[in-house]
Amino acid sequence: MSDITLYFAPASRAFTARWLLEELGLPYRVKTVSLRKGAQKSPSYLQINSMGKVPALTDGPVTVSENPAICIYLADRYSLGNLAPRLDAAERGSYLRWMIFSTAVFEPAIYLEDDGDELAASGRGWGSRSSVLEVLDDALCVGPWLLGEQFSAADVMLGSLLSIALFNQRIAQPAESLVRYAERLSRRPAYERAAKATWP
Ligand SMILES: N[C@@H](CCC(=O)N[C@@H](CS)C(=O)NCC(=O)O)C(=O)O
Repeated sequence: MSDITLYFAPASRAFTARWLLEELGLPYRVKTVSLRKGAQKSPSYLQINSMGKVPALTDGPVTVSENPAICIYLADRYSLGNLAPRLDAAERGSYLRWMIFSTAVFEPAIYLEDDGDELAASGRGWGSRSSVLEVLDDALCVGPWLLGEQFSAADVMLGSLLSIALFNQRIAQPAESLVRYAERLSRRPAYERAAKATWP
């Protein structure tokens, strides 16, 4: 039995967690945190996510924040063997890799300044923007999803950040594989429902 509350804000990265909840088809409550009013920094919300950011999620006694952690938690708990590969499945390694890649590698590579200096990039945990985009292009050339035929929560995680980056024109001349992947994702009914709720 689930007892899920999603701490959410419109036009925010809480889209990712909401999309996954829609894919799972689980009942969940939404508590809207007003970023405009600074509610994310209120003492009560800081008890839930000490970074004062959305999303966060509670499920009975469990409290979890950071989108990849929320996605791993939900998919393992409610969709193991489907949206999450089983613990001993060969695909589990790639799955976890893309989950962590999303915010530890993709986001900083896309949003931070990158002067194209490959030597400097070798000392950064996330490498260079061009290598990140090449790696993603290679991974998505096969498709249709990151793990091949099996759609997974890693597509929700990385795919949501890629969609937001493309929408905000953060990737100059994106490879066709990335654009087509984002189009495939956006046609999923669960994506559409979460997008409508996030950008009404
Ligand atoms: N690393 C976090 C990022 C979450 C995040 O940046 N949330 C933004 C909205 S998109 C936020 O809550 N900002 C409010 C603030 O920092 O005051 C995750 O992946 O969940």
